[in-house]
Amino acid sequence: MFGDRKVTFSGVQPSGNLTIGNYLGAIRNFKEYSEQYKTFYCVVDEHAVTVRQTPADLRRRTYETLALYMACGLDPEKNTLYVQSMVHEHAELAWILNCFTMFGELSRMTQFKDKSARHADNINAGLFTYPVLMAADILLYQTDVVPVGVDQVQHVELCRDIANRFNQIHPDTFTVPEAVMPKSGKKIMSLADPEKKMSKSDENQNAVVYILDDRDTIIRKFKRAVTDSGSEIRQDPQKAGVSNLITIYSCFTGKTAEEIEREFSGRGYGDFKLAVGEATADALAPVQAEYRRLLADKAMLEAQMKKGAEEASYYARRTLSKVQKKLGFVQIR
Ligand code: AQP
Repeated sequence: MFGDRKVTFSGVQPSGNLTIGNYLGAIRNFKEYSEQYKTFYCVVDEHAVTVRQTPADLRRRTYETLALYMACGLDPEKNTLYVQSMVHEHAELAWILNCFTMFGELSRMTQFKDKSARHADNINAGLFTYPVLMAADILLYQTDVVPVGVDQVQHVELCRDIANRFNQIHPDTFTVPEAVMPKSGKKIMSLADPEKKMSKSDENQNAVVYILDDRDTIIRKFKRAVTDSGSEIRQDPQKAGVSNLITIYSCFTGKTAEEIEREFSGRGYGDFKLAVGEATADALAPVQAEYRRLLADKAMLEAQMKKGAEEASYYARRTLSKVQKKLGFVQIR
């Protein structure tokens, strides 16, 4: 808590071009906390290097992700927007929390299993301890609420376990956070394989709709989306592709699944896919225009990174110093 305000923290990795999954599952929901919470939204570049990145791309995407945060309505005067590697306390607290996290716990993390299967040539220790760094990100700010998509909930649960374990030994150190997910859009699926999550690092460009895709590309990708051999537009676990498109259409139009089923009753997949593409492109157009305007002003983005890092460091230092004191590290001022 900050006075009477609760705290929100969340982050996005600049590990690829951001997708409508990142947008609907996370970024779009960040804004609703801006007024009543103390909010920290971070570009988590240290997480991104758990997988090999091209340095120039990582640098460029760090600016882009910050610009996208702002284009999605996050006012830097109301939210602390910053880059993780500019606040060294994240890595320092992560080391300490490593000593309060069990090997068995990390071995059970689904994302570690998925990513180590996908990057079999680079199963590094960072990939394994990724959730510990994420716990440090969250706990440094005494966070109450973490808005995330469903794939990150397991990591927030582990963060809670780490906080509780630490608090049991050293009482009153960390606030124990809670994950919150949007009602709709918490797991947007791949357009090529609707059993799989849509991911920014997917090599199949047609599987993913990026926030910055142009209108024609968005419509083309939806036209190609995998559905099934039937023709009925209805939400059904047996119809994963169609159900995913209904979710996306619902998120961008505000219509319920029942309304959508009625709207497209008796019409074919072709009509429906076109409507999903158009609704997505319409909804993203203002974000894209604002993003382009912000990205052109590199000096402003750099000033913002500096200001955000200074603000975040102030709070991060307080928690880290409390933790160090509780552990018995000598502190000389
Ligand atoms: N498909 C998705 N549906 C809903 N939410 C999603 N998120 C990611 N994909 C979807 C949410 O976006 C936030 C930021 O994610 P991240 O950058 O921390 O990494 P991630 O969860 O690993 O996302 P990606 O896109 O799959 O990245 P890569 O390919 O680099 O691993 C999180 O809140 C996440 O839940």
